[in-house]
Amino acid sequence: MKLLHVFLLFLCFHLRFCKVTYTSQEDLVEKKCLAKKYTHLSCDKVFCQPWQRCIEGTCICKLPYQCPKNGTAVCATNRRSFPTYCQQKSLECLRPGTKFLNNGTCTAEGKFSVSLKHGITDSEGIVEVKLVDQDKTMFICKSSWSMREANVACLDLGFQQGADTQRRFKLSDLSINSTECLHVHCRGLETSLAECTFTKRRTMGYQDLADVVCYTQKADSPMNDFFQCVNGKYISQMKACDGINDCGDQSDELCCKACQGKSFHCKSGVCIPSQYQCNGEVDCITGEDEVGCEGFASVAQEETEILTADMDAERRRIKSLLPKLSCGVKNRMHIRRKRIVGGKRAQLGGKMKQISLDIFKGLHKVYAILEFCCIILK
Ligand SMILES: [Ca+2]
Ligand SMILES: [Ca+2]
Repeated sequence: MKLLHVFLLFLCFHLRFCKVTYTSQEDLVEKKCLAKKYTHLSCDKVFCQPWQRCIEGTCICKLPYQCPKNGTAVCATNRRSFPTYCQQKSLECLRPGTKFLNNGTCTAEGKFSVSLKHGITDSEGIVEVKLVDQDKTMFICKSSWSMREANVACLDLGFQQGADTQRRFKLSDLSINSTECLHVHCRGLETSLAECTFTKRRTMGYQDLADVVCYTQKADSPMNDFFQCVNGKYISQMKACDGINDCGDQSDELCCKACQGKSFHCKSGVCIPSQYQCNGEVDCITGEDEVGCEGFASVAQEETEILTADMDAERRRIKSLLPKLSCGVKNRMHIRRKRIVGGKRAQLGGKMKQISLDIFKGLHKVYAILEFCCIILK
């Protein structure tokens, strides 16, 4: 009997322990907040893009003329030239389809493409790109590849939910003799890989190449311990509140009581990557990621050869040109309203007649006073 008690006690302890380790992961996420379905377009949580504006908690597209006028010309995939990046993005936001192609003027032969090679299906493979100014296609170095870039590449290829966080691409026996590859850096919310910055770094010898498996509905097999993104994608619960936008719509980083891994917790309940802390741009809507940054050393940049324009720097520049504060002002739509201050609500019917009579009597009294004054003055 005693042995049974000991066994039951051990079982209870084990179950409790298991529950604690399980809920500690879930405890990072605030359930009530999740019901509000916040995404990267929820301006109660995050800043809108410079080509959007915040109206009643949602980022909506600006009209191109509402963009700052300063900037350099950009070319879109339909070969149409725009005076600024902001104008191109605002039109893309209003009418999705045409995307950013290159910074500068449009050329007849300019073409950007991204494709997946050596995969069994169209949704997986090694990532190959053809840059606008380059003649040949090139692979991307694995060392520069993260979930941010993977989501953008998949979105560019038409997979709306971005990259799969669970499945890995397995290259068969095929060996690729490539001693050269491109480094790429995205912010994660671009709609085309062409908007990301490509650099060629001094490399020695063979490098592993970047691969991706894009998320498809077929891959939709929820795990035991999953987090469902607002866009419908399933990711591991372990990937919520780690500062990395695994969902693609940022919904795994917007309802966090605390953050894990290399991330910074904003008071608004948002987890941002730790490299966004003290980077000179306010990322938390409450601003604390740029507070107390004295003596915060910036990471030295490696020697690089930049092959495409830094459109993220251009985005930051446009953001800096926008009005900083608009407290208490909902939007720029001016609606004229006439108001009557004070008085009593008028009654219908016979009361109106009485009011008119009262006004007449009042005027009559004023006239009598004026006449009396005139007699005295004479
Ligand atoms: Ca995440
Ligand atoms: Ca920052």
